[in-house]
Amino acid sequence: MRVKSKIPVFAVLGHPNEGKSSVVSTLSEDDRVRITPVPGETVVCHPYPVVIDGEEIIRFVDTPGFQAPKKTLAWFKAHEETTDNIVGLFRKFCLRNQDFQDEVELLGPVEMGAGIIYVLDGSRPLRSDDKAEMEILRMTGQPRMAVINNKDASEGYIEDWKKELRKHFNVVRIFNAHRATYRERIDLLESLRAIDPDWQGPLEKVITAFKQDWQRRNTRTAELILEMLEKCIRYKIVKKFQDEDHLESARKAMEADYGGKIAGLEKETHQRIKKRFKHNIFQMELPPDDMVNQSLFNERTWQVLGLKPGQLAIAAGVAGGIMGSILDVAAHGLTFGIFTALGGLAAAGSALLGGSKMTNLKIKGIRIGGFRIQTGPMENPQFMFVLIDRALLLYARIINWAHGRRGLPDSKAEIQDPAPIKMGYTSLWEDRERRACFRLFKMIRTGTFESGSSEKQAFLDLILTTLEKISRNAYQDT
Ligand SMILES: Nc1nc2c(ncn2[C@@H]2O[C@H](COP(=O)(O)OP(=O)(O)OP(=O)(O)O)[C@@H](O)[C@H]2O)c(=O)[nH]1
Ligand SMILES: [Mg+2]
Repeated sequence: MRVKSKIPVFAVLGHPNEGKSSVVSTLSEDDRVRITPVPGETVVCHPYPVVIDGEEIIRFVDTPGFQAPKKTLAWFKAHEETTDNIVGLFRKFCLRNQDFQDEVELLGPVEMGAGIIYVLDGSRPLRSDDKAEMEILRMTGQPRMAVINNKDASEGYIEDWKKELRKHFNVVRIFNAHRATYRERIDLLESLRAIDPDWQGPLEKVITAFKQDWQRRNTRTAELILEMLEKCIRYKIVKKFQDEDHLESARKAMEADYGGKIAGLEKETHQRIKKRFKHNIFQMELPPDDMVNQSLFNERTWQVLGLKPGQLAIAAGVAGGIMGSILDVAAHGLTFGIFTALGGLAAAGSALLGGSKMTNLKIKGIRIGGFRIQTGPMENPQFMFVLIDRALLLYARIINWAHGRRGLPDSKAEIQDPAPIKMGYTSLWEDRERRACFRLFKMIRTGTFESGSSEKQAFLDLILTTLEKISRNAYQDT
């Protein structure tokens, strides 16, 4: 019955509402797959290809759940002697039989030669319908694997399931559609290799392509983080004013604009990183107390991120005061100080008044005058580390956010925090690495940064190493 497809194709089969569509979504990293709590949501088969570099390399097919497994099994048993293609015969003769509507549909991909991934919720006890389903799948003769998707974390029935499953499936694995990480996806593909020698070669290719693709995503994420830093570090707003009447309100408005722009740049970068990892549901829900959910300029953000152990948030770096503006009296070009939360315009007020007398001066024959307020570029180094830490935290969240998961878990225990560290990831960098970052930030600010420089490469490598550690779960015990 085997029909060879150029690429491996797997039909994901099982009882209604066990998480088939969720497994398809997680395996194919496709968040368009429809998942609902209503049993019988999926009514027709739908293929979800995995495309890497414009080429389809593997395909998972979502299917409706079994509705009449015992009857179908009885039909199979009654006809198995007459054919060596029981699935083909069943689909041909039962095509218009209402009793077998779902079974005819769900066995379509199997008739076309698809391998089988049987999904079951191992947190409930085994029933006679399940045994009938397993027996039907065994009788198809197709290579098959069983995937235990424990919906709630209870494991009381696992051993019963495993014992029964081993009778019918070449490989049995635990794979949770909500919690599976990238690594567990690769592991699952690796075990699929074992279900049929003919698929070893093609699946080897798929695994290599997955790994290379992951590497590329990480490399691109590191570049996106650097691009964000470059834009944020260089960003400044400069405005000129003829008189001093509204300077204070102008300064406040400019700082608000500046903050808004930086927050916007950060958000844009976060969206682009999410897109790299195929998370198109951008309103991915995070717990409200999550550091990525906090506003960039929130006081708590600055007390936790961007710091070395033992280091306190720089006073000026704490919420509200980080955007120091510089006020110049254009006539003589003097800088009257950086206004921060500590002082603000009031502290420099006298200098300002003194300065105002010098407006409308003629210098070198050119009549210039008035005031100039400049907000940015940001000189506070903690600021860059906060931006980096938040991007790394976001990365930790998204790579551990299985595509099949569509909302917050019911309980905290259901999903382990992928970023259990108390401070930001950059706090774990060595002093030497942080110093190299300082140098890089300064080069960017002063315009001496070159795109082919060794500093740039060193920074990208540092980010890449951190991303790889996060995806290996290397920080779990930190
Ligand atoms: N908590 C939890 N819920 C899950 C898990 N897997 C699936 N679910 C939920 O179970 C419900 C059914 O999931 P689906 O993936 O739609 O199940 P299905 O087997 O495709 O269902 P039908 O298409 O109706 O046959 C949804 O509400 C899912 O969010 C899991 O691992 N943990
Ligand atoms: Mg479904």
